[in-house]
Amino acid sequence: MGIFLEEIERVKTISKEDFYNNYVKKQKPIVIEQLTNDWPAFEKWNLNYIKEIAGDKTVPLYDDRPVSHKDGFNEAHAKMKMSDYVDLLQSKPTNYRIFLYNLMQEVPQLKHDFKWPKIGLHLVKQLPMLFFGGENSKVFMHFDIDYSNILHFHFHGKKRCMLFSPTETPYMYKVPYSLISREDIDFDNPDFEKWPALKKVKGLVCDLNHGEMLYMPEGYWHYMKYVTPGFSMSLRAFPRKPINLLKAVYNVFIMRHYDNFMRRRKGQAWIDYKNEQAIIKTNKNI
Ligand SMILES: O=C(O)CCC(=O)C(=O)O
Ligand SMILES: [Fe+2]
Repeated sequence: MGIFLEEIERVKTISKEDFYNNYVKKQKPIVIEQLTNDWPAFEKWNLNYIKEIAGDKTVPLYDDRPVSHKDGFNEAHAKMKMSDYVDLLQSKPTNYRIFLYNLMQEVPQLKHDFKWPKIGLHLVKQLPMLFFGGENSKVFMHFDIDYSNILHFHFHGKKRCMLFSPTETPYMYKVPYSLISREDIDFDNPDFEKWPALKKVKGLVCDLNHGEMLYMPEGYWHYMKYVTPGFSMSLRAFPRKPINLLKAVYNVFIMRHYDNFMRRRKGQAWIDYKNEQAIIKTNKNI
C-alpha cells in the first residue's frame, strides 16, 4: 500500500474564465492536455532540437545526493556541455537533472517557440525556467521558494507528478529552514513504520505526456519522476494570497541566507539537527 493519491482532473482545453474561477481562485490543480497544440514547440521541442540549438552551452547538473553542508543552498553538483548531457539522457538512465535553469537567457530563440498562455494569470516574463531529467530520475519533494502559481509544461517524454496541498504540510516531514521533505523518504513506496504521518496525507497524481500542462497552485508540494528522459518548462505568476507573498519574501531574503550562514558555521551538525527536527515536529502532529 502506498500513499493515498487521487488522479488530478484533466481537460483537453479550457476557457480563461473557467480556469480562473474554478482552478486559480480555488487553488485547485488541473492538467490541460492541448494548451500547447498550436505552439511551434509542440512540433519542435525534443531532445535533439535542444542539442542542436544549445549543444555548446555548459549547464549545471544536480543528482540525488542528500543535502550537505559543503554545498550552498541549491548549489549544482556538476557541469556538462548540453550536447554531452543530451547524449547521456538518450543513452542510459541517469540521475543527473537540470533544475530551474534559465536556458532561454542563453538561447533566446527558444522564446519564439511558445506563447504566453492567456488564462488569467499575470505570468512573470523574465522567468521561463527549464528542467531536464533522465529515465527514472527523481525530483525531491519540495515546494517553490516564491510560492508562485506554476504552469508546468512537459516535453519529449513522460513524467509522473505527485502533489500535496499546503494543508498537508503538518504531515510532510518538512525540514526546517528549507523547502523540502526528509530526503530519505521514498514517496513511491514509503515505509509507514518509519514515517507514520504519511498514512494521514492525501495527495494528487498525474502522468504528464508531451505537450501537457499541469497547474500547480501556490505553495503546493511536488515530487516528480521522469518516467522517460524529457524536459519541462515552468511559467510562474506571483502568489495571490498576501500571506504567501510575505512567506516568499522571507524565504528569498532571510531564510536561505540564514541557512547558508548556519551551514558555514555549524557544518553537518546543522543539517543533522534540521533532519531530526523534521521528525520531532511532524510526529507531534499525528
Ligand atoms: O521537473 C522538475 O525537474 C522540477 C520541476 C519543479 O520543481 C517546478 O517546476 O517547480
Ligand atoms: Fe519546484
